[in-house]
Amino acid sequence: PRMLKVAAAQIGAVNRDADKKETVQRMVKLLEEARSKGVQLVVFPETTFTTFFPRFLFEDPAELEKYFEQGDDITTNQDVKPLFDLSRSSKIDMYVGYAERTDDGRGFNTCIYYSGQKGRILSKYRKIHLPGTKEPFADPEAINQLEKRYFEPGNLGFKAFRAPDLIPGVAKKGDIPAEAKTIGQGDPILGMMICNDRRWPEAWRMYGLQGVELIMVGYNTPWNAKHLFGFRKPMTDEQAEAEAYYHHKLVMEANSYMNACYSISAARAGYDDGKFDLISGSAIVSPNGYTIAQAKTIEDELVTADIGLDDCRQGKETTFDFDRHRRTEAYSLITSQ
Ligand code: CDT
Repeated sequence: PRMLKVAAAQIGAVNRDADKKETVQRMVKLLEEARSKGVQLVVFPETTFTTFFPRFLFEDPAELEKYFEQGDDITTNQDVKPLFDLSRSSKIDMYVGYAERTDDGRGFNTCIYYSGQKGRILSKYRKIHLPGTKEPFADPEAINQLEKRYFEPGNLGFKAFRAPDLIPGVAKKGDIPAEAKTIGQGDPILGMMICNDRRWPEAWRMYGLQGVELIMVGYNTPWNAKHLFGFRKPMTDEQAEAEAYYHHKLVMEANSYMNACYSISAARAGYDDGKFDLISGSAIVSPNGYTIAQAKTIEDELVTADIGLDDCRQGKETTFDFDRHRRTEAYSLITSQ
């Protein structure tokens, strides 16, 4: 049944002045825990190596640059290398999110799928749905979300890929499926998103149409950013927090169900600098839309589950058999506007 032991590696507070090497050591510790538990695939959050810096306006470009990882391939960068070394020696595959400064100087909110089995990057995704604003809010008390200022929208599309050797003994299909008409066979078909992408059904369906069996998402989600959420209605802090958790769970469960795939979501959680709130709620969701494992804390925490990828077949061959039931002639508005 193509069984796989997977984990979301939630990371708690990371302060503005945190030492990157120490943050990487926290990730290493979770990867070691994963190894001791026999986990084969670990998902880390969005921009994991630093605090979620788009909440700040940087006047000094040199200061901003400290939060970016330099280069097209970051796996040998000195501060972060220990994580990739451990992934290789443990043969554990990883999803890792980080702020990317490309060789030609462009900025993206990026994640990579690093194969511990193969010792190389198998796939890269750059965040397409960048939330927030380009300009800071006038209100000095407001918490900014300057992703549109610091990053370009992702330019790599939503590209599903296969993970060879992740599950021993399955028929080999190569790294990249052109299209996936081979449901329930071969190397797992994976997809990656970053944070705000998970709220967009179009992103999920792009992967669903490629036969995706497991979607990985890292996120930084504040629950009290009133300027971002538009002051929709008067709310207590307690209500605002509950709603942010609710929407996270809602989109992970609903979209996993509607695309008949597993999902793993990993939070950068807790109170950065003791005050900037981020929800936890890292979770693993089944293709039938049920949360099967969930974080219990807002700290560093490994959330694990044993999943059977063939469980995706039920949805993919019945209610969500796209070839039989989709009505594309009625959907043109979705891409024309
Ligand atoms: N990092 C990120 O994308 N965060 C957004 C914040 C909310 S913007 C309304 C998110 O979708 O969780």
